[in-house]
Amino acid sequence: MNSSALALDQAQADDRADFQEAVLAGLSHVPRAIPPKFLYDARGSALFDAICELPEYYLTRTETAILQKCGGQIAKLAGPHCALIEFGSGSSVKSRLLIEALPDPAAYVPIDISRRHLDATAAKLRGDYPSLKVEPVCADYMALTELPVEVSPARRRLGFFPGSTIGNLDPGEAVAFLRRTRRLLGPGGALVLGVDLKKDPRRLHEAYNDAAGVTAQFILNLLHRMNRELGANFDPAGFEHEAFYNAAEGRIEIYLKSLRPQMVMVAGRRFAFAAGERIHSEYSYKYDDAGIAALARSAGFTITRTWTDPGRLFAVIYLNGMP
Ligand code: AVJ
Repeated sequence: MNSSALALDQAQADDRADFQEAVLAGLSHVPRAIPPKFLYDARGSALFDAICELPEYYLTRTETAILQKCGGQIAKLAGPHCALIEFGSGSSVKSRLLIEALPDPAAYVPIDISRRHLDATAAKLRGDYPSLKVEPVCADYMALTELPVEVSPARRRLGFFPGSTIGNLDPGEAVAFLRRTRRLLGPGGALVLGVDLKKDPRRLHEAYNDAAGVTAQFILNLLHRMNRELGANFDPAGFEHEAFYNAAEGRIEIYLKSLRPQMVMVAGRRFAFAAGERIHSEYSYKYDDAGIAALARSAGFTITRTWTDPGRLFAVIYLNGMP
């Protein structure tokens, strides 16, 4: 085996150890909760891509349409020779819109926890944009305070955090993340942020309870992942996906709910579930203009511009960091 294959094996072993530690801690915690980043193994990422195509899941197509329209204006605000830095890049579909709009970008820096996703995406981008410097960073962007030194110098760092991924964070965590990001982007830095907006609760409910049941599969995949990777013995038919809008908190809440009393082994430890007992899977916070303004202000950003779709479902915001 060559050294890069060994490095990949080691990375996989580390991922598994992180997953196990988080699962055992999360299942021991009251109430039970497993962080949403663990939804994205290979199968979970494919299911999430399928969610983005669902008729009920308006977020992805609405944000893409906004970016297609405002790309030129973003490019004008950002100017030439930016390093575009994407937090949680996945397959980098939306970043292509910015890469193509920006005048002569200095580099594209996708940050992602999945080594395999990152390498595959970087290879494709290098093929499609031969003159673009692609400098992937394999890291959990929630834990990142600085970029590795090998990132090339640029006139400005332009951060990109699309998809309303910020909605996974509670408001306190969101402010902490934005503050850290503002420092990471440095003097002259700016951030393009995608945020899902508050709207008719029925519309929100449907986006997380699709008729085809893909969202349920996506959330239930976490049980399959624990079975595969941690030798757990969850019966996926013994749980259901539960998602609802909590208007008071302004968030969708998603859980795995036990349908009956049951005992489950995970990594050699035994966990008892009562009928109706839940494992929290994720929050998806929704914002209005005032909420976005408060978030930006608390993090030390100023809002330069906001773009929305005609139905005001989603917002793309250009934030200026340090002068
Ligand atoms: C990737 C966090 C933006 O909250 O809409 C979609 C995740 N979960 N359907 C979202 C998700 C269930 C998604 N984010």
